[in-house]
Amino acid sequence: MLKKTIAVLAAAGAALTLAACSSGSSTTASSTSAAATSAAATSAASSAASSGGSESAAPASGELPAIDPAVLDGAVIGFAQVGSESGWRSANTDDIKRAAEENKVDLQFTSAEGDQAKQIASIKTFITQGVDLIAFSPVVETGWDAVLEEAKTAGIPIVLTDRAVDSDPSLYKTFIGSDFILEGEKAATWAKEEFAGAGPVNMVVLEGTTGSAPANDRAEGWANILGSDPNFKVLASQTGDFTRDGGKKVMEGFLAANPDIDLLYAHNDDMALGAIEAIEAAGKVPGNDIKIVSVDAVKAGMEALSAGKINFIVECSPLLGDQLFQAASAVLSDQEIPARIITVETTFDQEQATAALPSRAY
Ligand code: GYE
Repeated sequence: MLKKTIAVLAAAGAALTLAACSSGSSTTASSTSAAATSAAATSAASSAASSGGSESAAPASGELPAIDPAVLDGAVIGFAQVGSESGWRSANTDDIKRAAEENKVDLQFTSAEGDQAKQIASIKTFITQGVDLIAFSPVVETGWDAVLEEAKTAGIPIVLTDRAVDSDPSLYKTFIGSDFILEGEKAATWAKEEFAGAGPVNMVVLEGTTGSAPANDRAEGWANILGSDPNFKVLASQTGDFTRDGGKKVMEGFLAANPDIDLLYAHNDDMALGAIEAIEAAGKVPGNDIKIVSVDAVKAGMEALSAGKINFIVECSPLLGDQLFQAASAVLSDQEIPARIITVETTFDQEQATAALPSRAY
């Protein structure tokens, strides 16, 4: 028992180190072997996590000082959310609102409904209002320089959560969120093992929102592992905009055009869930006739995995509220914080999903 605990701790430690070592920037590719090792390590950590442990915050690499309650009490913080496209997003919004309330923050919350222009407009409004700090999860990666410069000139610090931008890092204090490249690598590492020795694999891809960091990086991570493998043939790849409806509609088109699909890589659970509806309507068995790998591990996705309709899920934690306000507390009291806080995440197969579901927080 002790031995097992030590092994699991060692595996979790290895995963943490790997996550901490990778830059997480969208321009840096992680190595194949690191991803494979990390996938194995995190899956060991997952069995440990699933046997207990409540999930109130995403575990992360990178140190953030404890919150100073006096700093956050009454602080005015603007948060410009992406929208409400997925189960992940709802859980993320709930967690940020919960943490704001717990810390007595005066949270100004806006939702851009997936529209960058709208998100920029609400950041500009926060600047005009003179809020103490602005946090946001950018809809897409590019096009932020002007508004970030504007905030800097106004002396309002920026914290990025969840998604990255391609602007100069001097324009924001930190970026808190997952390593999406590593997530794509973990998904592909599973597929590589699952289809080892099989004939050509006909695959389709449901991409996330075009131009968003998770869509860009989950594609890049997959390509790092399987991009040059001639056995994996991409029949079609199209955006489903991270929504269930989008996943369903695009998958209907894929099925109509391609009678022989072996594998679906969905950039999130919601699109996989929509695709399952389309696959069943076409008289095929999801998880069996067509294998499915997705990213997020929200409850509905985990239920589908537990039921055998999805085959593997790479976790992406939406519980970023505590870290966001830890960062805000530090920034507002002029403390230095790491430029990048990487969420440490696991993976789930069917058995692990079944074990984790009863204590899953979102
Ligand atoms: O995977 C997806 C959501 O940015 C990590 O956005 C987030 C992604 C998440 O809509 O479900």
